[in-house]
Amino acid sequence: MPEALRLFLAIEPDPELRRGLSHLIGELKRESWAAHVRWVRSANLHLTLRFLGDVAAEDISGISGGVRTVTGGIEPFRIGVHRIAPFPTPRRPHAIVGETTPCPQLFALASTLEQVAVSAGLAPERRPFSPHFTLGRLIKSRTPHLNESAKSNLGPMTVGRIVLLNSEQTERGRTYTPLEYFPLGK
Ligand code: 3AM
Repeated sequence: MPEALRLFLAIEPDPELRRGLSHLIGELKRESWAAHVRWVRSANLHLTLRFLGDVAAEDISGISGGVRTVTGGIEPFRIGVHRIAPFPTPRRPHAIVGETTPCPQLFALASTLEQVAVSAGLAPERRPFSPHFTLGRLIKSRTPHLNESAKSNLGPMTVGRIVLLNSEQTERGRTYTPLEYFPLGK
């Protein structure tokens, strides 16, 4: 079987937003239910734009070429985090996330990347795009006290580039290694 990498396209938080999200995680860790959550390490914080799944090594350059072609024509834009919420639904949460403020440019970017992925031969994404930074994942599927959302006000940051990340399970836990950055705009 040819070598395949588990890839996804994402936005990395800028240093200030990363600090803000990490600080928030520190506060959430004090909650009574915090032990039921596997918290995301600061270095791993990201917003997934398009999960690509297992991609054969020889297919990566085709995908990254497609991404490069579109990102030059997309202007940088700003995003912030406005709400901490159970995800995907309060009744059946499997994660706690920082949701981004409504942002048409973000949805347009995700939609363009979806077209790139499908043009490269990947299966269409069936889940709706719900932009967020995952802060922690529930260890048990039904955790009480996690059903409320809380207002938050982090950022905004300027999204000036996106990144292709390689997701690997290592002895230190999951690591995300940048394979290529794609600047937005000319
Ligand atoms: O950015 P978050 O943590 O929300 O849940 C996975 C993670 O999302 C998601 O891709 C991100 C990087 O691993 N993911 C994993 N499998 C997926 C799939 N089959 C998926 N997203 C869509 N389809």
